Formats: sequence, structure tokens, C-alpha cells
Amino acid sequence: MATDAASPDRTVPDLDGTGVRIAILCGRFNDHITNRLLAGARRGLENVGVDAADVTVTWVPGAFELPFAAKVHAESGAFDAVIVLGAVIRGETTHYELVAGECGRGVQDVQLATGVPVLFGVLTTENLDQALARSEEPGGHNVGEECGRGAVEMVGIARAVRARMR
Ligand code: INI
Repeated sequence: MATDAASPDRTVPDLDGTGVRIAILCGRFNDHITNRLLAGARRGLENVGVDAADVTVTWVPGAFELPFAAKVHAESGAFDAVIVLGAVIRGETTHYELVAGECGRGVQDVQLATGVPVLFGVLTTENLDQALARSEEPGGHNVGEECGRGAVEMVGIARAVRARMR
């Protein structure tokens, strides 16, 4: 565990993804964005030592289907964490609110009900430019990459607490 020089109370975990099994679920809707998030997630996982062979990628139609896919993957026992990736870009109808809201609510329900962390890499933006700015190439801001790192962090937290409880 390292500390942040500017803020010593803010610990930065040393992450070790060795042997951590990850399911990535990716929405096909707006796949010009979700493919960028997927590349970021793979990068983020690789950077903390997750073996590519331990990463399974499954595509679903859109963000609305992510909670169901997260539930079956989380319940399978085959994964230590799930990452959901999607892009909901505001249009002119209320459909955006429905898809984005139900996706977020459903994903939170799944992680709390199953005890398997689900990282939320679903962009909900006003326009395409904002979505592009959150799914950048290596070195830039990419929410998928943050989810890769975050997944290994959450698995570590869950394992440490459960080991103490035994
Ligand atoms: N799905 C998305 O992932 N992003 C969107 O922006 C979107 N919009 O705008 O409609 C979207 N709709 C499809 C939805 O997720 C379901 O796949 C579809 O309704 C079938 O259930």
C-alpha cells in the first residue's frame, strides 16, 4: 500500500491481478465507443497483472441488457469481478433516461445481491464528443481502463475482509 504525497491519508493500493478472473460485458449499441472502452479495460487489467486468458468478453445488444448479463455472469461462480461497458448518448427522447437509469440501478442491484463486484463502465453523456473524451487511447482518460484497475481493487477488498471474517 503506497500513500499519496500530496495527501498522505489517501492510500493508493498496490494491485496484483494474478489469477483474478474477469467477465467483461460490452454493449453493441454505440460500438464505436464501447470498442474503445473495451480496449481500455483490457489495458487496465493487463497493467495490474491480470492474465488475458482469465478475461472473458461477451457482447450484448445494448446498455439495457447489461444488468441481466451481469447477473448470470456474477452468479456463475466463474468470475471474481464483472465489468460492464456501454455508451448511452442523450437523444431527443426520454428513452435515454430509461436506458441509462435502468442500467445503473440494475447493475448496482446485481453487485449488492451477489457479492461479486460489478464495475460500471457505462458512459452516459450529452453528446458524442463527451463520450470520445472518456474513452481515449493509451495515456488519455478512458473509463474502461479505470474499471480494469478498479475491478482488481474491489476483488482485493472483498477477499481481505472475507479472510478476516473466517
Ligand atoms: N443502448 C445503448 O447502449 N445506448 C443508447 O444510447 C441507447 N439508446 O439511445 O437507445 C440504447 N438503446 C438500446 C437498449 O439498450 C436495448 O438494447 C434495446 O432497447 C433492446 O432491449
